[in-house]
Amino acid sequence: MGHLILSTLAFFTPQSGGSPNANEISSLYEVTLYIALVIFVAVEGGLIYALVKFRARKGAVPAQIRGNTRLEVGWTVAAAVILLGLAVLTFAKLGSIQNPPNSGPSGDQLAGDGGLIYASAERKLPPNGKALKITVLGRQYIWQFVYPGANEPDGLGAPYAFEQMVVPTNTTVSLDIVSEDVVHSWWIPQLGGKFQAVPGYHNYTWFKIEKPGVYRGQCAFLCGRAHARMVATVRAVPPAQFDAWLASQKQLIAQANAEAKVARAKLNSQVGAGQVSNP
Ligand SMILES: [Cu+2]
Repeated sequence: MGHLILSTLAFFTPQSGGSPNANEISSLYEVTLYIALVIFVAVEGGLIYALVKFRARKGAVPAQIRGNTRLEVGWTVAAAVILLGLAVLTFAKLGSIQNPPNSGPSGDQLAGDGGLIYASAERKLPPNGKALKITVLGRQYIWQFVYPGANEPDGLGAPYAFEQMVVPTNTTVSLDIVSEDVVHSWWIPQLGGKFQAVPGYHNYTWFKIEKPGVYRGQCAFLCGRAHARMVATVRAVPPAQFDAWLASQKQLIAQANAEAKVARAKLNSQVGAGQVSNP
């Protein structure tokens, strides 16, 4: 029975367990939910009790009550106290939801080195300023993730991935969320709140995953015909595995670019539309 109640409540509370900010959001939600549940049961219980106890009977004359000052002041003050308590709790927790912590000692040591981006009012970095910075690009209808590590001064050559973001565990990941076309919404429930990808604007959030695993999400803003297919996953792997993956991703992209260059040169060297062969 206890298990049933717990799993029912878990259904009504936000997903969490992936990142500290998601856990804080979930616990804040739970506190509010439990207080609301107690009030709900008390109010509905009182109502049902009164309905049954004072139901219409032959010859009964109801008591004529014209207000009760003490009772009315009582429930107004009690509601204000609950509201104030929830407000204080919310503001107390806001810091740990918005501000990322440092990476753990077993986190990725390459992450955040040589970063040129500074913390701002919008982009919050960990106290030591080090985080793995990933740009999240929303586009109809796929998410692209651009990693640091461009080898050209113009920023080209940075490794990237589509649909699945691979990240190292115990490492603070700072996301810069942008859009190439319409408004999208980045949301991996177990890793924190929703953030919109708005054209011409930057939104920032962060997460820090302890356990290796796959965390699923979905574009949370109707962005067009194939919006439902705009899925996203975050796969957390140990730092050494991440470094290897990033290096191989970079190499695969370089290889594909080299092949494309050859194919383009071949196309350009051919004359006459009829002679163009499919590279
Ligand atoms: Cu979308």
